[in-house]
Amino acid sequence: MLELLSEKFTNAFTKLRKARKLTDKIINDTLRETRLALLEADTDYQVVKDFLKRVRERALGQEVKANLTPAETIITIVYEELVNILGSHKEDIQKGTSLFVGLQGTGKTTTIAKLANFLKSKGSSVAVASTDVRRPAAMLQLQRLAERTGVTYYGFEGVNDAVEIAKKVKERAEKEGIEYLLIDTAGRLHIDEELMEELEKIKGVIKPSEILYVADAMQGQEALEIAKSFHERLNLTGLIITKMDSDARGGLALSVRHVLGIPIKFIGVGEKVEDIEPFYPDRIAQRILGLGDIQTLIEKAQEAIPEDKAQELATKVMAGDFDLEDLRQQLRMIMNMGPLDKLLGMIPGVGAQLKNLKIDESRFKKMEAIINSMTPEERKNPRIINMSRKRRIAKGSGTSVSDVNKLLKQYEEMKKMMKKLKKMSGMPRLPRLPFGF
Ligand SMILES: Nc1nc2c(ncn2[C@@H]2O[C@H](COP(=O)(O)OP(=O)(O)OP(=O)(O)O)[C@@H](O)[C@H]2O)c(=O)[nH]1
Ligand SMILES: [Mg+2]
Repeated sequence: MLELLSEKFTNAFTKLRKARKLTDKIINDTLRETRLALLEADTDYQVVKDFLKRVRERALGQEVKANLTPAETIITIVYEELVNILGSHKEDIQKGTSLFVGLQGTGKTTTIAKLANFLKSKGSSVAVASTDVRRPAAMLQLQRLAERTGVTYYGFEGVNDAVEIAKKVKERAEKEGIEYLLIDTAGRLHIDEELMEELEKIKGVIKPSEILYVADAMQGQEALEIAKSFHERLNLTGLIITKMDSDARGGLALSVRHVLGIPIKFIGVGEKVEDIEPFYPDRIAQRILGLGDIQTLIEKAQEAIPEDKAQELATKVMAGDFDLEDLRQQLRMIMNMGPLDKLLGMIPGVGAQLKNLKIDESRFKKMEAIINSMTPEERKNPRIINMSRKRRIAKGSGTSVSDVNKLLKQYEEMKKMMKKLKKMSGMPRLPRLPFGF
């Protein structure tokens, strides 16, 4: 997700990272690169302009704090302004009825199923319903998805009027004390008057607490224009951006808040029902800047591994005594957590390089096999692994000495990276930094 943007930002900061002093020239060069990165990502022109203006004002007047490098100073400002543009904080879905609107194929139905599953897993009562009367298959799609996740589906066979259905499901949800009622609507290829009128009528009848526009990240600026039209007619309360797992350029996510003044509430990150995440502006900004998204990673890990193990590992990382036994445990957890490319994108520094990296899960298995062939002593203290031990380990794991060397080198690099991150989390004014938990 957002790899391209992240890569562009990383490049934009290359020169800056080498700078010893924060001169106007360095600031201007960096801002020019940043501008290109944002525009190439298909970010709204006005948003880019305003963003750069604020960063420039703050950067030019900025004294470099004693404990910060010029790069850290600028990146902190860029980070804070990015968070700002993205909406500054997470916004929840209001209880009550949510109406999902958007053009055809943007992911409304899938998103409703995902969100219902998400809310249900947090302990809320949820029901879903569809008003897509023109396409029986669309209703069936939602019903199937709901059944698969054990979410209540309200069907009204024989009722052929969208407004009538909306009214009936709302009454039923109220009677049954449902906390979240999610209502699907028909998508159209283009905005047309008939669709808008129908949506307005539904809105009038059910008085939803949320009207959520579902936008496809791949549509870029076009989605922004369409969202604008929907907003003018319906007064949207929020956005959900789907297909953020694609190679979409990210401009939509960066522009919406500023242009429409409404928050992004969730993002879709895959086709499966679990593939939805609340939209955290700070975490997204971290991903964009290549700082990774350790919070989300940790939450995923917590779902896959017991709390005490995660805690134990975190403590070790903080204390700087992360050994090969810990690495082995991490590898196992990671393999339990789901598709690796998604997870790796959340690790600091990895995101931007991901595009050129073909994720080969068998490599992780190989790494685990190598660690498995070590003695507990070797895992604890890798420095004792000499040539003859390496040969033994290679033989035991069916790999080569060069594979063992590679693993040891990776381990050393991870350790170094962790040390760096620890140092960075001492940085003032840069909240929620990786490993700052
Ligand atoms: N990769 C990916 N695919 C998604 C995501 N969300 C939805 N899709 C896919 O997009 C396609 C369209 O999704 P639907 O939920 O049927 O879209 P819709 O808006 O309900 O479409 P209509 O009812 O025809 O208007 C499906 O193939 C989904 O699997 C996402 O976050 N990531
Ligand atoms: Mg649909």
